[in-house]
Amino acid sequence: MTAEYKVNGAVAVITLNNPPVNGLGHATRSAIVEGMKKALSDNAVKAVVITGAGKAFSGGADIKEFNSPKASAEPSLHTVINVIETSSKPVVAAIHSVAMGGGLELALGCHYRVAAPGAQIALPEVKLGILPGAGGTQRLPRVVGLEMALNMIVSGTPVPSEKLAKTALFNQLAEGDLMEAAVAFANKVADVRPLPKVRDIKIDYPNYEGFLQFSRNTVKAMAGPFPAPLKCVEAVAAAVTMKFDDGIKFERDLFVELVQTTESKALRHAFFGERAATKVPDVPEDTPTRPIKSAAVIGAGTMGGGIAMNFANAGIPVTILEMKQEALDKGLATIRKNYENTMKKGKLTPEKFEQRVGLIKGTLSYEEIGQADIVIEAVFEDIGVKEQVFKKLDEVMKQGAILASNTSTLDVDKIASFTKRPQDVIGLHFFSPANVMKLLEIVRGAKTGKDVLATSLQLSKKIKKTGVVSGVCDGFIGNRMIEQYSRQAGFLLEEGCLPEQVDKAIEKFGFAMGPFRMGDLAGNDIGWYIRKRRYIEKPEVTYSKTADLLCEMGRFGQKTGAGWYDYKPGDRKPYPSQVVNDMIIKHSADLGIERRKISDQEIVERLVYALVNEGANILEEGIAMRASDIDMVYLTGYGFPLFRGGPMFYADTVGLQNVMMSIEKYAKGHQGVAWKPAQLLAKLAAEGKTFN
Ligand code: T1G
Repeated sequence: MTAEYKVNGAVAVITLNNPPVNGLGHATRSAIVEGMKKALSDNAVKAVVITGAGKAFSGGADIKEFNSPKASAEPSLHTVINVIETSSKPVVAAIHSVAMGGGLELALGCHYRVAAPGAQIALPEVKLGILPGAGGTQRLPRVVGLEMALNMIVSGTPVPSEKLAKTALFNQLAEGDLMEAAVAFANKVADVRPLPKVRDIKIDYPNYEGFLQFSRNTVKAMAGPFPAPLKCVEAVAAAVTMKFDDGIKFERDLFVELVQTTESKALRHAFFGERAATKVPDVPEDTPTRPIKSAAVIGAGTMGGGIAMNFANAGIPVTILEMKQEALDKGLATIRKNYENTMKKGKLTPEKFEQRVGLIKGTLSYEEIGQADIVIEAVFEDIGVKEQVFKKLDEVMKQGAILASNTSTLDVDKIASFTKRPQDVIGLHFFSPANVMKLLEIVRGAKTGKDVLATSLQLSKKIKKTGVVSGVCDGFIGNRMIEQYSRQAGFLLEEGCLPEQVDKAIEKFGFAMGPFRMGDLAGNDIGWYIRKRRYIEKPEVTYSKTADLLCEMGRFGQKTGAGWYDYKPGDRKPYPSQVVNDMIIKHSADLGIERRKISDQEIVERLVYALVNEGANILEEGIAMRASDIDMVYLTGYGFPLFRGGPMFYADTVGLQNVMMSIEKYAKGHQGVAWKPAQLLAKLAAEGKTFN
């Protein structure tokens, strides 16, 4: 049953019961209508209370039903709300915990609303690329006012119920037992007529044209590639410019338009993708986890410092270990500076500043970290150094401590073999800056214990990261794919492009930063070091030499004041470099390649399909558990445009047959050997299927 019906004296209580968040799926909507029919036909019932069981009043429409017949099957949410609003008996919403989206719209259709303090009130549809589609844009402005409603709908940000206590949204804020208060309120209003309807409230906002025009301009500037925010403004505008029923129809039309857009499907894909990533088929959700009450980090460099901040931000005391006092002092000073900058921006209160800095300690002695529940090493990316560190950790760490490596490419199984407790070893690959980037690749070794993996997934949520599980391979998921992307970027330079053209093309596609600007930011020497290793380990894998020539010129990027681009002191803006462009053109000549004009479309296809093809290999090998995991890696760690849903989702929208045709074309071109189609991609394309 997805809603229970019980009569309490003269009050019928309908309790939504569709775990986990009382999503208003078809069955739930039907149960509400059934409950209302019972209440209206029972003469002993004078009033109705609607509430939600468990952790939400209602989290809104069931997003899982979208783009399926169930979503609009009668009784639609509109019908349910209409049954409530036209009821001959008063209906009171008893709101607690979460009232979002369609859940709030349901409450707005009620005649009265009683809320518990601390309930999260929101119309977050815009975050899914849509807008409130069951009257929210027409009713909310009538109870909280035009400005508050517009802000809530365009931002999708939840507002605690107590902040709305003085508005007409709530008739009462119940300090004690919510249901007691709601039933008492229902008895009190049982005979009050006429029944108050939100739809009948007039919006009083004299110069609404000016406000709406200002809103349009502001929202247009911030919406980027997403159509929903501006449509939200138009829908709310209808609340003041149209009759109620016309406004409802207008809102409905906009909703239907938006729910079909690729941008909305991409956002919904990311919403579910983030949640799916925490599910590991052979690690049940109730797997016991190890308590993480303290942490240690080995290395106070950029990564170590950033990693430590994540723990302090989550209220977990953390000790950073360095070999030399000077390095330790420098690392702690950098952390303090980071927090000071955040505080100066008003994003951290002085109290929080003191609390977080107070949670981070430094030490030069391994003995002092032995009792930590987890230790993460963030030392130099060299297997020899990792071996020394893990042998030492194996000696000093208490039994049951989790031993994690922040390695970005090295073999976690090999690292585990340096210890006598491989079951306690796991990869926790943070992305720089570690205290900012949401992605955390959780690298599961062959012997990693299931409880260690479950604990790491739980920890990723606690430190507000998007945890994605990866198997062990060179580069895991993200870096293994970016390797192919970078190879294509280099080949494009040999064939006719210059760095600026490649960066501009892929940034126009939506990437935060193109490959050459990224290289200059991260340091071109990092890739140089890895390629030198690869030339020995995998001589069959070819690369453009342009990146090596650049490093031989000492142009490592911003940190050396010059990279693919020139930089002016104190200015991070990249300027095309004549020296570098001459080097590239000369290199093409040395290779006997006649440079040609290359379209932006080819640039984008070769960079993005290189990701897709390698992603298909990763999926086929089981390194990633699902395509949406790969998408989450790229959306949260590599600046892939959110409105395109991630490389695998994007390939699905292009059509895998089209991706295959392009790959087959490029396989006939320069360095075509790099374009060996992944078997899974070829298979799915041939079968007309998709990754997701
Ligand atoms: N539909 C379907 N499943 C949902 C859901 C929803 N609305 N909300 C959450 N879930 C699932 C989620 O996938 C996860 O599933 C589980 O619930 C717990 O979620 C007409 C059309 C409510 C604040 O956008 O913001 O109404 O992984 O881990 O941290 O105008 O979920 O366990 O299988 O996030 O406690 C508008 C989206 C819909 C709210 C709870 N509503 N949800 O957070 O749990 S559109 C939203 C949230 C709409 C109307 C329109 C959060 C939460 P699984 P969780 P949480």
